[in-house]
Amino acid sequence: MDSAKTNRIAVSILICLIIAGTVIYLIYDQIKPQKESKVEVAVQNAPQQAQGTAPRKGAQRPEHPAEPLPQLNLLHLDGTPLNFSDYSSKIVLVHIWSTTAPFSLQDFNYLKPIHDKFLLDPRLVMLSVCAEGDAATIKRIVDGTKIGWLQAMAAPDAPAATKEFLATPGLLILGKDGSIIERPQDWWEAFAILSELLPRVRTSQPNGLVMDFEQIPNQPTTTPEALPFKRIPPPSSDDAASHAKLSIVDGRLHGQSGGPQVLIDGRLPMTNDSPPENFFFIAKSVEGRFLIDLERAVNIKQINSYTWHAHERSPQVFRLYAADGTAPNFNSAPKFGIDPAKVGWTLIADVNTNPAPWPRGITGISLHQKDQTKTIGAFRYLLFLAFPTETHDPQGHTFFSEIDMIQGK
Ligand SMILES: [Ca+2]
Repeated sequence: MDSAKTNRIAVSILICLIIAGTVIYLIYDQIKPQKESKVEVAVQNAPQQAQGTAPRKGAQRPEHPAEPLPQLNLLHLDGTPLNFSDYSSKIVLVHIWSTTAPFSLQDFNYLKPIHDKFLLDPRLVMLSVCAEGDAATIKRIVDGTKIGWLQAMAAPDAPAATKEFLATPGLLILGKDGSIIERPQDWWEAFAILSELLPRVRTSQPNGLVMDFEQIPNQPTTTPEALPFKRIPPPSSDDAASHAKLSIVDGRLHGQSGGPQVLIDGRLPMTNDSPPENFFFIAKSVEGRFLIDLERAVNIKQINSYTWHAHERSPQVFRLYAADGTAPNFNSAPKFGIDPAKVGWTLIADVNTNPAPWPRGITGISLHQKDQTKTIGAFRYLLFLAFPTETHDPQGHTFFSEIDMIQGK
């Protein structure tokens, strides 16, 4: 073999090795655990946690002394006196508003998701107080915008201290002793503070359902049905939800979220930080509601939900209602502020997988009856109320990767 030919062969082998190395690197780069990226999809000026570290435990707020609540002369809308002592031992979110301050009226809409989030939490009372004492006007506004929490107004003969207290619309948080412990600047800050003051309490699932949780290490997801889950089933591409109709009932999707179809395509994302292959709501929002319509009543045996994210979008935080649609007052798309249980829906589960193991891997939950020969029930509609997994930055909505409805017999 002449030396020119040998050189050509050597160069060819070298080029092949370089190409093979590049391909292997690119494949590895796609599937490796991306510990260094916090996802976090482009919301400018959003505070970011330190990269690659476990999450912080709550917001850092300046310490300040509690202020005493002045003696107030307030009335319920039926004219009976409102006594703050009735709410001692509770945290009270007070919203002061006025018919002459439009932004304080706007707050009603921003507070609805906070009310929804804490709807089942007896530790919180929400109270809106109108600076004016016109019960008929207040009732008209409250009924018109479907406000579900406590309302009060100034008594007609209220002393100057009450009028002074109500002169500045805004938000206050009262501690269990009735003193003013926080003056949140806006609804998001109020939500973050309340989330810290009222940490999650583990409760059993409604209707005796069992929730299994499992996390497996980061790995290729090209064949989701072969993922090595042991406590829960792997994702399915052929379940009762695979051809369901999906819609957003209220809230806004994040600009980088995939469409709702990613929830039922039978696939998981290709990496642990792949926004378009997940479904998630916009930053700095307290709630998002979405609907799965199976288009027929299905006797559901298991409801399984999967997420894959390196950081704070891994835990699953949502409340789930189901309906067959036959209730006379059934509302198939209840917006923020409407309690689904009052418009034909049944509470199925209150899911919060925090604290999730660290480091994060591919996670899933399975909801089912303890006796797995029994089914959860026959339902056509499933309504998900999604809430942030954390509040120390605004980027906390769960990356929902796949939701399966497994039919029973
Ligand atoms: Ca999917």
